[in-house]
Amino acid sequence: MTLLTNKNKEIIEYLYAAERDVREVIKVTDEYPELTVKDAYELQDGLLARKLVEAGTKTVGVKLGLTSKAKQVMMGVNEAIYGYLHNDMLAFEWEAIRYSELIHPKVEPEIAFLLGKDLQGENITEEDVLDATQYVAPALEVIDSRYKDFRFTLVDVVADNCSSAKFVVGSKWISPSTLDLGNVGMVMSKNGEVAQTGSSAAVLGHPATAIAWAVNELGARGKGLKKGDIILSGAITEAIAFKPGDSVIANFEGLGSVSMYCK
Ligand code: OOG
Repeated sequence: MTLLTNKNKEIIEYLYAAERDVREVIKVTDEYPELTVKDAYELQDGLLARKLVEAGTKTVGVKLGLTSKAKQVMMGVNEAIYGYLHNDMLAFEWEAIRYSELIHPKVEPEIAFLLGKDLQGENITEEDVLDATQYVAPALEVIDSRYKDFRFTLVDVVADNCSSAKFVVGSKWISPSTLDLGNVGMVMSKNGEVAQTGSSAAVLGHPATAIAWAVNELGARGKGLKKGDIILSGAITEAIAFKPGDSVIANFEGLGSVSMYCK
């Protein structure tokens, strides 16, 4: 365990309070431009620990972000990011997402992986990921950056647990060996109109490649994933904004659909 400096404690408190009080804040790098990506992951860990103590949350897995070239170009970066999923982020298809609990949410389509084995290492491959995966399912991730106007640098977004807020997983989980996960077509509609279309190939060529990258990054920091962990492998398309009254459904070829509504 690393000891937190006063500066880190202050930043963690700042981000924790923004999420708890459902308000946007000025990005951290405006005040601390010297922060590195490595510092940002330490802040993310600190934020997680703060939530464990304060809100009693548990981690249920990890999520990947900025895995598509389009999103990396948009952000001017060439690396993906990862953050933690907590039990209180899990939302259900039959339960509305409450707009009042979020700042300026957006939703994006992803493939969820459920691990049937522990997965840790620094040379993990796409094959290792598929071997450790018991099931895959369609998912919608709700992201809600705590930063003003959803604008941030790589350091800011990592410290903010990669904008994580909620996620919904479809009820049908299937074995990963029953389809080509490297090219799953997806159509996401909002209120019955097509909003985004894409393929899982957009996720670093194959979602399991993206996961292998994250596992190796975690491995370099002495961390790993456990049997039963859920992994959201990264957005297939750009995220879309939603408001109360909106419903969103994503249909994945061979995987089925997942939906959410907001009130
Ligand atoms: C960062 C997180 C994006 C993804 O899958 O690309 C993300 C953001 O755009 O707020 O989760």
